[in-house]
Amino acid sequence: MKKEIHIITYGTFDMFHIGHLRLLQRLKSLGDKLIVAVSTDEFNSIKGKKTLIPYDQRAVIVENIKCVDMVIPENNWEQKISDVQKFRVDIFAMGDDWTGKFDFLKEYCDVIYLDRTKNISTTQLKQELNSFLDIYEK
Ligand code: C2G
Repeated sequence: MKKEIHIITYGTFDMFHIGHLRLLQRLKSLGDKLIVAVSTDEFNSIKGKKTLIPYDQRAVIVENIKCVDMVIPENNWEQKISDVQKFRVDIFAMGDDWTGKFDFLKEYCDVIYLDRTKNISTTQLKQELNSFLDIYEK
């Protein structure tokens, strides 16, 4: 019986957009089970990241994406090794803005970094929304 291929990725997934979706879809195509660790609000403040959408809503959106099989909370930087072992992960993957940052996991599983989707980010969406409001909501 062939072992199921398990993939894991980590992220905030604030204001879920096509860049997030394309990453998750590509990750799912690499195996059988996609686990997504969504950063909690507390961890985001450790990351220095301000989010618009609270964790419980970000988590329920991600777990309802068709290609996602499981969502777990990302509470800290240190949980990745135990996550990889606990969920028998074969592939750890992130967008390439993180290239090299998690190579220490190569001892436990494959580590890959995929191209980010161009021309979209939560920061850009916030900026576009602000300029829209400046023009139309004056
Ligand atoms: N992403 C992408 N294309 C974009 C925007 C984001 O492929 N246009 C990817 C990022 O590279 C990342 C994932 O989507 O792999 C989630 O992005 P963020 O929510 O910004 O995640 P981040 O805050 O970088 O958290 O421990 C790791 C951190 O929790 C990663």
